[in-house]
Amino acid sequence: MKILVLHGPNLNLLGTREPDIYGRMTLERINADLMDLAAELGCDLTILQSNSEGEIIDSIQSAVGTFLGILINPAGYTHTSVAIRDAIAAVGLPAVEVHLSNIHAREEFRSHSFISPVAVGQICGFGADSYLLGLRALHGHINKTGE
Ligand code: CA2
Repeated sequence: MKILVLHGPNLNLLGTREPDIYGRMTLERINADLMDLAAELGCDLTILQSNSEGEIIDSIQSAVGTFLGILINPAGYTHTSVAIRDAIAAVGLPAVEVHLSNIHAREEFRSHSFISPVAVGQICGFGADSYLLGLRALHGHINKTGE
């Protein structure tokens, strides 16, 4: 089972700034933990971080035929990107949306996600564990639906 993991803009800065909101863990460490969990679950991850909306859309489009699901933290694009939402809807692959912070407990503009209506579900507020919970949820969903 191949799963595509997408990290959106500025997540490459994790561990260097705003540790009170996003924690002290680096993206490298989150990716290593995801790889460990993937090995345990028996799935194969390809991980990409991009600051570019177009690159994220291109990778969602290219996922068809190779990946069975997408784990995505769209970061700031969560609240702005109709185009990423359209790409997820267009490819029809199950996607799980994750956030480190609880986007519903922050500024009001963060509580709206363009992505969640086309996602299987959203997990937020658990720091780096949001990704691990998200991977378990996506893996379970794919197994259940046989997609
Ligand atoms: O909580 C999350 O995971 C977010 O997706 C993170 C985004 C934010 O725009 C969303 O509302 C919620 C921000 C990612 C930027 O990450 C940084 C990490 C370290 C320092 C500065 C930004």
